[in-house]
Amino acid sequence: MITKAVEIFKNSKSLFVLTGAGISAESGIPTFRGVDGLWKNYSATDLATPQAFQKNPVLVWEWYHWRQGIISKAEPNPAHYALVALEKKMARFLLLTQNVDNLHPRAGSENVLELHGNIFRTRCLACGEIADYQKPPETSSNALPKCTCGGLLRPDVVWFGEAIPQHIWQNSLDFLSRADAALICGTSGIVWPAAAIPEIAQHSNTKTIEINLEPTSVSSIVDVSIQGKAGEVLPKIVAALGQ
Ligand code: BV8
Ligand code: ZN
Repeated sequence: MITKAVEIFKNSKSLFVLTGAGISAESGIPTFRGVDGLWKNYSATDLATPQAFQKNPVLVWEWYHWRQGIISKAEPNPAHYALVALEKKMARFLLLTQNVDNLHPRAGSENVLELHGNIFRTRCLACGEIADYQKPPETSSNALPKCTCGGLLRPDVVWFGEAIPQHIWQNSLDFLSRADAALICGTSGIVWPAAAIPEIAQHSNTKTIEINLEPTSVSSIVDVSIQGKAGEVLPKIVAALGQ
């Protein structure tokens, strides 16, 4: 299967990549639906919603601070670095990530679009200001982050039930419609509209390759479905593509 993927990449000038939580799993970051995805017995879909934040902003901020703590200690893994190498080999490359962990830019990927935002950015509910933010170590776990204007800050991420950034979605679809190949890596394909990408790719005659630990709902429709760890499979593909 890897040889088939390598053949497709060799004959591609423009590559679209979609990543999910699975590409950061080998950096020690819990995935959303894996066994380690729970926090205090809450699931992500309980907490990553405007209603949850409205009802209990302290609890939701506690969850994000916990995740910021894990992510800031994490390092990009070989899968992230393989995508940096792949980007250099392609004439045109776009990496659309569902992850909010900032690991792709940290690894050195350049053309990255964050479909669901970034956990190290906040947005002020009062004045709308977007700013970089990481919980200062000395603040107590239930302190609510405030803007310089006094307004309450929220994580600058897209919650369930919230619209994704239209310009990012539109740019992604434009690129995908002209891409020779699309790599779908480390996503369960459950969350919409990202889950629609493989189907959209098929319609625009784009070759599709999936890398995942286990079969997903798109494994039967992609051109190449590779089961394995992204941190092992992607470096093998990049090595086979050579200099
Ligand atoms: C929208 C940011 C409309 C926050 C995230 C019913 C009710 C309500 C809503 C809906 C509904 N049905 C559908 C919806 C829409 C909803 C949705 O899809 N819900 C799902 C649960 C069914 N979608 C939305 O609400 C979206 N917005 O539709 O808006 C709208 C339009 C106009 C106006 C108003 C509204 C917004 C969705 C964005 C949600 N935000 N994150 C935060 O992170 O805190 S989503 C969250 O899930 C993360 O971003 C994550 O990346 C993403 C997707 O999950 P995956 O990445 O796939 O991760 P998962 O754990 O599921 O899978 C990991 C995979 O990796 C597995 O397959 C595993 O096998 C594999 N893996 C593990 N290890 C490895 C590996 N693979 C390779 N190597 C390894 N080592
Ligand atoms: Zn403000």
